[in-house]
Amino acid sequence: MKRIVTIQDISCVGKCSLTVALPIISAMSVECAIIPTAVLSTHTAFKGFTFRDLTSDIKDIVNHWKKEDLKFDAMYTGYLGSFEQIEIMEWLFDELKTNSNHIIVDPAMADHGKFYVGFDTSFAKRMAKLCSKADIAVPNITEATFMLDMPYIESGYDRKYIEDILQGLHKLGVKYPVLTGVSFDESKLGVMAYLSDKDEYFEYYNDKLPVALHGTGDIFASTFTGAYVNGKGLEESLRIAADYVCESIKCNLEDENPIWYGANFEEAMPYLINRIK
Ligand code: PXL
Repeated sequence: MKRIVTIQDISCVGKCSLTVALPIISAMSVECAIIPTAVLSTHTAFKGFTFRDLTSDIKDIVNHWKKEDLKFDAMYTGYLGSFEQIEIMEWLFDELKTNSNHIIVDPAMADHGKFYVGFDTSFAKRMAKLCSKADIAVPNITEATFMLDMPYIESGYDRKYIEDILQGLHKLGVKYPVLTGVSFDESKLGVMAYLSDKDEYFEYYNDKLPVALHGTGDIFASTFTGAYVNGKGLEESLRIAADYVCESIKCNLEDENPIWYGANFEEAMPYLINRIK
């Protein structure tokens, strides 16, 4: 059985970060070790959320694992709450690196042209440095342009804009940069990646759904990680992740009492399990 470690917060309510990564990666038959970076009562799109920082536990956890000689097939970071946590992730990557494991960074900090509460341009610059250590980074267009100091264009951009962003991420040091939320046609939404070893672009689209939900980037990154360590290959793992996000959103649309703060990945889970069999 494969084993990964994911490092991100617990938003007790919010359907994001660890409450998404843990069930999804486990459902994909991959052991999912976690390092919680903070505990929040909800994700930060709610008003008045509580926040308990767990930064000071991270190194102790990793040092214990090293004594136990625990190895991981991938290290996957998501939402990180401070510069110090990013610095610790760089240390963690060095500590837990093996000859064959993968580093996957989801620089979760912004969407739709805006930073999430608490983040700014200097944080994006620091996150770019963390991405430079990644085999695969999965920002959305907002996050990527903020990290690269490029203009954010919401719609109507051309292929060159996306290719320039992917090349920018590759120049940072990301081996396989991936960009989510790509849309050249109003009716389609998907993902583009730069396959640096082949010097080719990969793209994959689904029909655009009429809602945008919080946490879908986390569903995408978690599913991608689970599929990739299952040996599905980069391209197929991206397709599986994009399709599962769509299935999760469709389940919200079909729900009689849909929630606003996250996608219904739970009811879509049978689809995912069948898909990776
Ligand atoms: O989905 C990303 C995410 C993760 N964790 C926290 C968040 C968000 C997005 O807002 O607030 C705490």
